[in-house]
Amino acid sequence: MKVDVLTLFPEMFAPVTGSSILGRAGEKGLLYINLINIRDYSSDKHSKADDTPFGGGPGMVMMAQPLFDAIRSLAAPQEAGLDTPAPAGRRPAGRRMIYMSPRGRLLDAALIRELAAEEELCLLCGHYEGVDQRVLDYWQFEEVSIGDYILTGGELAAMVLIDAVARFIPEVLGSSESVEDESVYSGLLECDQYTKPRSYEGLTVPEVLTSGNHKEIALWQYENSLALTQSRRPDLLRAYLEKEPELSKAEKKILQKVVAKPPL
Ligand code: 4FL
Repeated sequence: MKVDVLTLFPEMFAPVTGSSILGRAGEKGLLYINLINIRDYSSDKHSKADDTPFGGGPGMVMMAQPLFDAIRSLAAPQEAGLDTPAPAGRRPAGRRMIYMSPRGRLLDAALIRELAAEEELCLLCGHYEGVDQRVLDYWQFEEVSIGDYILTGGELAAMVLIDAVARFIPEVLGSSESVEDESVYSGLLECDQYTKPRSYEGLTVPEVLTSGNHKEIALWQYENSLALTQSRRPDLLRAYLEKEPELSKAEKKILQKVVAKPPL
């Protein structure tokens, strides 16, 4: 997968591109992060990339010109000219364009899965008060939010998206780590975890986990996940119950027991 990132601060991505898992994915050719410094495309002699908003108000707005030129440099040549609009149903830049923005669709497991299936993505990181709307309209940007809060810029949000999406690319994770087993992806929160020693200053590990009885352990973990999900994320539990998960007889019994209990 190739991810083009349009940013005013490409150096902010170094910890992500150099991290152990994503760095390895880059070296193996599984993930290519193409950092594009928007300023490099400014036609202004001082490389200006932002200006004051029409209509007044605080802050600065990222200008259309540097962004249009940066995006044109990515787009397929036949789609790159403004005089030849993209054919109906075709993406103007030939790929999904994503503007990291608190106005957008909330990033969740479903969206991450969807994006991981793409060959190429382009992420735009905003700063200041935002981006000239003509950029978002013309290039058909989708807006994606990582939560209801404002950051100092879209870069951290883009890194969150890249990290979460990369884990779905086959071979990015080691064989011992499976994406599908995990909490939100199965629909339930992850169960409690323990490691050695069995007793630490008198604090003990639930006995079943050290019993060696794999069936009993799996059932304890299932019950623990269900109970946690019910008390912390009743919204997730409702969605899980609606999806009619494939369950064994023993699991169904546990599900009935947990659901019958009022939440903690
Ligand atoms: C982007 C916040 C996505 C949450 C400032 C600029 C943001 C953000 N999700 N804050 N972009």
